[in-house]
Amino acid sequence: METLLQLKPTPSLVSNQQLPVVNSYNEWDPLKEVIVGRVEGAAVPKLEPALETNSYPSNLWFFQKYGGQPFPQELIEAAAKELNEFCRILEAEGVTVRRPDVIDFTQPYKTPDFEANGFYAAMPRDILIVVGNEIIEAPMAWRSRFFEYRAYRSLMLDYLRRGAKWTTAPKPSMSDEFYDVDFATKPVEVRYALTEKGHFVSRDTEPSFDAADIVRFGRDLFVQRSHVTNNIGITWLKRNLGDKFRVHEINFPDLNPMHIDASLVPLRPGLALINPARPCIQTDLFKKAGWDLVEAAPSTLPDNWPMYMCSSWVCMNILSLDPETIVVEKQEQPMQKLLKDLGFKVIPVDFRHVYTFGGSFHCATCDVRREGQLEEYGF
Ligand code: DAV
Repeated sequence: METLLQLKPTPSLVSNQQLPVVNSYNEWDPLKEVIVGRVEGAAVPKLEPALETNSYPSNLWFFQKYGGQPFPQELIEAAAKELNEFCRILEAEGVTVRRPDVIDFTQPYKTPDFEANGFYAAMPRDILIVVGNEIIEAPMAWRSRFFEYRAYRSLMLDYLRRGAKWTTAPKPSMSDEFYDVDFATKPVEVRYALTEKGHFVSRDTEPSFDAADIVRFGRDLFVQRSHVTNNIGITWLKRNLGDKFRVHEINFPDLNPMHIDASLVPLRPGLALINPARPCIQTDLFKKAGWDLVEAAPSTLPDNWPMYMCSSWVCMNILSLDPETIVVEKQEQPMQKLLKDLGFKVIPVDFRHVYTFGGSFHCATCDVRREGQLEEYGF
């Protein structure tokens, strides 16, 4: 039986690096330990207000046809193979790789407020964020993601026992009142016009955010209001992190915003990738801080590639192993060239079948431990 006395009160140090087990302040310091998502057990979510808003109208048939069922087996197998190979490459680079538990996400559930079945544990970035020695479980905003944290609980318990600060943000009830339930049913042009005016499918009745709407630059973190991250969620985040950090809200001309990591991706101190299709509104903030913003190269993905949950701009959703080394999708040659020209060593890895599940290397990971400490980068 575990007793409280066995829980260590202060962060334990990992012997070889003298780092707390959970330690990460930015997106580029040398990577030591990472959680890589998995697609085994993935279910196609049933249509619900937030999902319907976030998916493109041309994809609705997929959710109507398969909602509540396992993801098609051939998609799972192809993506699982790529994820396993990605893990092997990370381990060969000296990174400790952890995986979530396998859960059958087709299991239906019912809360006092709604009924749904689950989604997956493919994208740890959406649900987990490490800020210093604290690992935060995000509240999420899709009903199909309400219980996603269960796949990560054994990992969270392990990190807690080894000294991490583990925080779970309050989850919204996801009742009908939490959503503008009519939003998704409006024509796309009307939705886009509303989004431009700062109106989103999640309302501000209770806090919500996805961890992937936040990007870390040491003491400064940038967050976007999106369909899944609301204003009161950003307030919770600011207050939880306290004075040691500064959380800035930034925006992009993104008509379907959900997750910041195909819009702004820092590569090393002073250099970040931006998405030319949705340039950050607050570019000045970065320029004044001495940062160069480089436009990402478009994806080479064929138009008919199945993409149910995200855009092909996930070509810029890279994972930095350190300030000089970046994992990039194997067939994204223009992105590879751009990064090589900027002086990076590029590790090409096949990942197009993972794209189909809604993200690339940054989305499919959560860096638990990087070298380095809290620093400021000009902001
Ligand atoms: O641009 O489609 C990608 C990030 C998904 N987690 C986009 C968002």
